[in-house]
Amino acid sequence: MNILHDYWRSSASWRVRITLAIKGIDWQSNSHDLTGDEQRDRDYLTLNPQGFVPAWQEADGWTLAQSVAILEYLEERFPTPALLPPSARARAEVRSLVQTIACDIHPLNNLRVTRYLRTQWQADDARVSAWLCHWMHEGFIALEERALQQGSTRHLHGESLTLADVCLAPQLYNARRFGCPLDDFPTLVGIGAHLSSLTAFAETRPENHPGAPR
Ligand SMILES: N[C@@H](CCC(=O)N[C@@H](CS)C(=O)NCC(=O)O)C(=O)O
Repeated sequence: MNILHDYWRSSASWRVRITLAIKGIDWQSNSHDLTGDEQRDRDYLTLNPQGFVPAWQEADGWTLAQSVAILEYLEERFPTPALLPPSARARAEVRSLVQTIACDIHPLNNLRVTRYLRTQWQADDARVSAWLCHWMHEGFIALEERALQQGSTRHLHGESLTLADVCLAPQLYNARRFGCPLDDFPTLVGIGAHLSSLTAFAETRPENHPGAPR
């Protein structure tokens, strides 16, 4: 059985759960409680020395870390339904959107970053929240502009579902989780509402994860 090492509220893990649902791939969760630092347990660090979730592990033990690498791998192994468009330019555009989220927005929200702010720089809740919202706002400005340029209303790129949407929905979830205002981003919010209506996004929501508090 394929195992996804994840945590219910991890947005990087949710990207993978959405993709698995879209492609109809069987998996089971091995949940690592980030609040208890289980991502730093010795056994897990041998699988993913970075101490992050998600990690994807197949039946023979082969393991892959980094959510976007996992998404790309799943796209190659299970090409239908496609989450990258047919033309090289369009694929590059989708990857550009994915990287805006996964490389430029999300890492600054990470637990280890906010912990560092608290412990090394004595940031209180208000400052941590300001930090999180600042970096999400910066990234969303660019994504909103890209979406507007394309006239997107249901998807971040073009007229079909892509890996850019798979990364957008969890990032919007994070923004709401941390109370960051989204008033300046009506297009992204509209796309997010459409994505929330899709089964693969709705069923894999953090609250629906078996490890979520009930
Ligand atoms: N670039 C990595 C980032 C993964 C990541 O940031 N995971 C978070 C949860 S969303 C995590 O494991 N944080 C643990 C920590 O910061 O100690 C990916 O996309 O897989």
